[in-house]
Amino acid sequence: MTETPPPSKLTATKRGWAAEGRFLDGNAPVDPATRLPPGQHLVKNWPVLDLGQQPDIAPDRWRLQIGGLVDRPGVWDWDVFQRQPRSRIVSDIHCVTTWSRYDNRWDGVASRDLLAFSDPRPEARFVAFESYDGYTTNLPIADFASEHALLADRWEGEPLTRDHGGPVRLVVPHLYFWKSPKWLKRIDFLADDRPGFWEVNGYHARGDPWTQQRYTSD
Ligand SMILES: Nc1nc2c(c(=O)[nH]1)N[C@H]1C(S)=C(S)[C@@H](COP(=O)(O)O)O[C@H]1N2
Ligand SMILES: [Mo]
Repeated sequence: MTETPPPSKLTATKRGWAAEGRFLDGNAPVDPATRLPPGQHLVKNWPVLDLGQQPDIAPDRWRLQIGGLVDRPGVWDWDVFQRQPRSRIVSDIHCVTTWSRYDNRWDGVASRDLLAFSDPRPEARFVAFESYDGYTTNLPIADFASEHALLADRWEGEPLTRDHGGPVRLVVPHLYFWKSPKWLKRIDFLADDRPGFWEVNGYHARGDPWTQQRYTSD
């Protein structure tokens, strides 16, 4: 495992994001009147949605590849993942199929800590994700850098179950849930956007629930 990058480079990177008005995120203090995005309804259960293949990846066989425009590309196994700084985040889920679920308690590794470790180069503006079921999706790097985004391995204190993307999924709570890949396998930092599975099948490039960025035409 490599060391934490020197603070100077990280600080410069973060300053760059701030200068571009990054770190947008929709999870500012919760106002009950606006907490539920337009066109959504609340559910108490947690629906399972995916392409129908639910890969069975035991933690000791799980690997996360990190590549593209980063100073520290590499492969994290379960031990490396568990040695990263841990974060706990409570957030709401908003699925483009109109269900929302409040107050999900996630544990895992904050995207910001992965960014600090991997040290993306200034020209990295997008992130592309690949999962063990073949699913792909993409984000602007500022959305990945949201302070509420994390690579989750636990939900409500228990290991994330296989049907919900265990051992590790991404959670980006301020965007529709298709932007939160389950069974995460690979993260690539890119200069140019690379639309994923739903993005090439008519879903919006960004997917902000509060402005109902559901489909490409929205
Ligand atoms: N690997 C993978 N991740 C995925 C999907 C998928 O098919 N495969 N579906 C996405 C969609 S459309 C949704 S709504 C959420 C559903 O997550 P859940 O089954 O835990 O509710 O996962 C997202 N992440
Ligand atoms: Mo979805």
